[in-house]
Amino acid sequence: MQILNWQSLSPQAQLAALKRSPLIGDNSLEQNVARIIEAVVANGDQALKDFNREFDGVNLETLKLTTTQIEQSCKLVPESLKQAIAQAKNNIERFHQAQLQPKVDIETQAGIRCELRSEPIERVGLYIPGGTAPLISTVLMLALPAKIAGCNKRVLVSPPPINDAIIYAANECGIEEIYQVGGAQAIAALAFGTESLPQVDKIFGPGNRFVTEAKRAVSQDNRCTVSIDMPAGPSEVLIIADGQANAEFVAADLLSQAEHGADSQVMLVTDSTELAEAVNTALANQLKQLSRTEIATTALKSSRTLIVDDIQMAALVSNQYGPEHLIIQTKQPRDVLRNIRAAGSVFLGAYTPESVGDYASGTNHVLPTYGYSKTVSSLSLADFSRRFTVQELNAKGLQTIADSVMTLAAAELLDAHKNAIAIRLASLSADDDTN
Ligand code: HSO
Ligand code: ZN
Repeated sequence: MQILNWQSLSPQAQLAALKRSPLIGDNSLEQNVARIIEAVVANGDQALKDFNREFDGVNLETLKLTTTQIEQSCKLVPESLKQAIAQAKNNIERFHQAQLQPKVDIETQAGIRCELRSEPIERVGLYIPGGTAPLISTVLMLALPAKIAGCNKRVLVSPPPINDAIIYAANECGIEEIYQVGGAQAIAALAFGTESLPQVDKIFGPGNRFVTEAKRAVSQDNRCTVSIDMPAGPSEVLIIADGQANAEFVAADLLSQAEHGADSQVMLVTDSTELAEAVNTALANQLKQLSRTEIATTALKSSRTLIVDDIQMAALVSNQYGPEHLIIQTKQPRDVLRNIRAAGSVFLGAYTPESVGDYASGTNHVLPTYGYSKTVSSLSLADFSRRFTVQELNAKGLQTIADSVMTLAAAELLDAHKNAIAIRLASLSADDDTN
């Protein structure tokens, strides 16, 4: 990886050093996706089957997997993988179950009761990408919180042919509806519904640039009211490491993220030039032993090591970058954590590689990328429900705030608002007079 000395860079060069590669989106992507969406809106299932043939080379009569098909797939999953899924599932369930919030129910003043409640989102669509790596773990990260939150209808879509372990994981997580359709067409089907696919209220899950563009487009389409989980860009990791960090560990973590895609970005920020060089040597050695060498090599080309004066400076650089994953391999990682302001998920110490969070520790791996960690939260139980407020005032409560509300209404020149209070005050004083 290219090694740069942070402090010797001009402010512009520093900005450039933290830049992500531009998202590959253009008018033709937008137009192609729009065309796919319109075809699904117009022709429903038929369009989905045509796209399955065109994009995935698969000819399907029915899109929904039958119970028999699901059972057959489940039988084909090796026992060791089933056990791994069970451990991951257990931890993810525990962590997300613990996120259930008690409802807020307080009196802001005597006689003025305010509540904050939450209700599960009724119908959710979970997108699992196909492609070179079958993301079994993503099924757990989406389906378990959806179930714990209490979402009634949980629909999973994935491009055909769907990997057996994905089907097994979905079944283990209580998903009853699995549809063999992927890409922008699957997103359109979830947003608008077709003869066989139900319309949903919110769509979750990662995907390629077609899927990402389709999610953006349907979430802004006023013919439906579908929401999406978060904006998505390529996966990324930033590692803060000091001179005592194990260079082999650091290199392994950088590569675990780099192997996701040629557009993945990995960054190392360190106060030790020796470590930076040792990591480069380790990268070269480990790369040779990987299966996705080409993908990782390309990703490393747009990745950088930044040398800073001290580790506190590393935290500032990381905050400026706002990484999806932040790994801190320093002597006292929690001291560094104290200064961290923006990251999707943080991994502390030598024995916490990103892989554990990707699969099985319990945290969610659907995280904000592309600098969005400054404003967007990592996926959690709250994303599968919506909050709403309830209030109730008694006569005394109303009298307590009547003057303030009427004064504010008058200042906003909104007479009817003021009157809604005044009319009640008058009725209350009439009651008083009669008593
Ligand atoms: N690192 C990915 C998640 C993942 N890794 C799934 C392996 N499987 C994005 O957070
Ligand atoms: Zn990963």
